[in-house]
Amino acid sequence: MKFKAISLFLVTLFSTYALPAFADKPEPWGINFQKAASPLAERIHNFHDMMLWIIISIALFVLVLLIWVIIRYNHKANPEPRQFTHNVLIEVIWTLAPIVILIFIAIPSFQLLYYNDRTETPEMTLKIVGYQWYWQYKYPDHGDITFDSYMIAEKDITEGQTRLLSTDAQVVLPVDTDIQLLISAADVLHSWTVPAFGVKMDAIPGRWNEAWVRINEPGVYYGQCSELCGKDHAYMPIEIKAVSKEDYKTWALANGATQENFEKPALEAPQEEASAEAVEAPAEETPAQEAETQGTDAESVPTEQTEQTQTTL
Ligand SMILES: [Cu+2]
Repeated sequence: MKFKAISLFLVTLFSTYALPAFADKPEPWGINFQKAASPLAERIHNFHDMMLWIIISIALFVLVLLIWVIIRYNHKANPEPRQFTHNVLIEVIWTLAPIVILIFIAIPSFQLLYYNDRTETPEMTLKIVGYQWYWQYKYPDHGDITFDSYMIAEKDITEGQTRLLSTDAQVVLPVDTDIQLLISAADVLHSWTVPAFGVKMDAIPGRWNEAWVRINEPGVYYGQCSELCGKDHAYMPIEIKAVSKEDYKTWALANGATQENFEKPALEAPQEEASAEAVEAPAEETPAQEAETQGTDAESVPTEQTEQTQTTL
């Protein structure tokens, strides 16, 4: 058992992604990340891998230096130490080297931060509001489909459902679509987190926070509230069912969207040949942008639970 644990650790350490992912959802004794299901999660994993090698290299370098000093310069091996206290060359090196390493890390880090920030070309919007203790979802572009999503209690779990993660209403989303996520809360702080998407965004009452996702493949993805929000914090999971665009349209039409919703894109993607100025000043502001410019946008954040729409899958 111990050997197994150690070998598993070493395998993870030295071939982080050479092996197939251990889990697409949390599993007992699972280690490592869930399989990346979005371009953002892929980039986060790549950045993590890069950082891991830098950290290992630094740790090994310091370890070697320590061992060298302990062996070569202990009292027995070196009874008469030299008395100098300064060395210009070595001081310049140990000042510059960390700076170079930090710059080397900062560049991809900032690239990732800005990539993570928002999508320039949202094709649809999903509004997410955290409540004690469930999530409410709204599809403003597609007939304002609105529903609450509660965890299925352990006693009601049926075959194929996952304890603590399955919900009574899955969030159906299309694959290969830039989805703008607008996240808020109506009572206390929550955090909408889906590891496979690389999305973890605080849900703050009185404010719309923005995130985005583009799901690579159909499947069911899970997440959980990641901000301590009260006694049932652990019991407000997120369950997303990613389907093809056609299946999504069928689902949306069956739940209140109209054909018209799908003919007119919610937001025009900026034209490639448009001038830089035009791209910089979009004609239309998303609610998140408005929230950003106004600081808070308390009025547009729902404070009451809205009507529950039936979802059939
Ligand atoms: Cu919560």
